[in-house]
Amino acid sequence: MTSNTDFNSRLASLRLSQELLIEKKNNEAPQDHGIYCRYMNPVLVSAHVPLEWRFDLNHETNPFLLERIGVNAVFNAGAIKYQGKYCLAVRVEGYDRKSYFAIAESETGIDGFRFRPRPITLPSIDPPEVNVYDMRLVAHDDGYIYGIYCAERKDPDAPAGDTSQAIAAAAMVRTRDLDHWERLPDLITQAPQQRNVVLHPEFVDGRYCLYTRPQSGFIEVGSGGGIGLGFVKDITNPVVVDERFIQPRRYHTIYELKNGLGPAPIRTQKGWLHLAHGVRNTAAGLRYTLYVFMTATDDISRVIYQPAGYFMAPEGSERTGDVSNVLFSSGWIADDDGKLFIYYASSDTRMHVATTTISQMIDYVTNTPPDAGFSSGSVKNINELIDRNLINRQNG
Ligand code: M1P
Repeated sequence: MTSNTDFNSRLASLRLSQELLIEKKNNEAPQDHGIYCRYMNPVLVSAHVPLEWRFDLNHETNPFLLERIGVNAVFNAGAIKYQGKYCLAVRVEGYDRKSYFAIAESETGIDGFRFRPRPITLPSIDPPEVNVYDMRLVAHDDGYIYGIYCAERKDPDAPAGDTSQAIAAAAMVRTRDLDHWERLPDLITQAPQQRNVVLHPEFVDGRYCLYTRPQSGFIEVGSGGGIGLGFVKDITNPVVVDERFIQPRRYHTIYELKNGLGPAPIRTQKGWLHLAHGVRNTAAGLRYTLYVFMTATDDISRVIYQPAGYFMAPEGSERTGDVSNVLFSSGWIADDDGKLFIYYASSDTRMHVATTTISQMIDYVTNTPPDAGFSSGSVKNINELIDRNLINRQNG
C-alpha cells in the first residue's frame, strides 16, 4: 500500500507527462519529393488516452495506482472538420484486443489532439459485434455525418476448435454532433465479407454510393480484394446493388494482394481525388502502402488518373509496431483554403499527419506517369523525363 502522498505525487507526475505530450508542438519533417510534408511526432499514441479511462484514480480502491484497463494502440482514424476543429474517430485497441472508437480533436490539425471525455458508445445490434474497427467519417449531402466501420463476429460455421474464423461486415452509424449516434442496419452485399467500405459524399442519380472491398474469407480475399462501387436507394435499408470493381488488384503492383479505399474521395476541379491502401506480399510479410488515384466527376466509376506505385510508404520508426510495415489511412481533411491534412496510422500502432495542398495533389495525380506494366516501360518513362530536362537545359 502506498501512502496518500506517494499516490498523489505519482498521479501528478502521470498528469504532467500526459499534458506535456498533448501540448508538445509538432514540426514539419522536410522531405525531398515536395509532394507532402510529414511531421516529426505522431499526432496520437496510446499515452494520449485519458488517465480516467485506464486508472482507478481513488487511493482507497487503487492504493498502488495500477493501470486497470490498458491501451495497446490508437490508429486507423476517420477524420472530419467539425465546428472548426479537426476531429478524428480513432480506433482505440485495448490490451484485450478489442477495439472501440473515440473522438480526439485539435485546433491545429497537427498537434494538441485531446480525447473527448468518453469513448463512443455504439448503439447495440443483434447479433452483437465482437470487434469494431476502421471507421470512415463522411459528411453526406443528406445532412448527416456517417460512420461506416468494420464489424467482426465469430463465424457460426467455423469448424469446432477453429478460434479465428470470423465474418467481417460493414456496419453503419450516423450522427449530427459526433456525440449521439444512430445505428443503421449492417450493409447487405453479394460478397460474404466486406472491409474498407466507404460512403461517397454526394448522391448520384438520387442514390447513395458506396465503395466496397468484397472478399471471400476473413483473411483470404479470394476473387475479391479490390475496390468495388455499389449503390443503395434507402440508407435505412442498405442493400447494395450493381456492385462492380472499379479498381481491381493487379499483378506486379503495390496492390497485388489487397486493394482498399482509404477515406471518402474529395471533389476537385479535375475529378474525385482518392487515397487508398495497396498490399503486397513479401518474404518479410505483408507490406501496406498508400496510393492515390482520381475518378471522373461525371462518372465516379471511371478512373482517369493513377500514378504508378505508392504515394506514401512506411519510413523510419513508422516501419515497426504491432503489425509492422503498414501504413493505413482512413481519414483526411481538406480545408477551404486548399490545405490537405492526411491522417495515417503506422504499423497498427499510432496516428500521424502529413500535409499538402489540393493543388499539389492534382499536380501529382495528373502528372506522375502511370504504371507502364514492364521494367522497360519504367525505363522509357525515365528516358522521356531526361529528354525533356535536356531540352529545358538547352532552352534555358
Ligand atoms: O493490419 C493491417 C490492416 O489489416 C486490415 O486491413 P485490410 O482488410 O485492408 O487488409 C485491417 O485489420 C486494418 O485495420 C489493419 O490496419
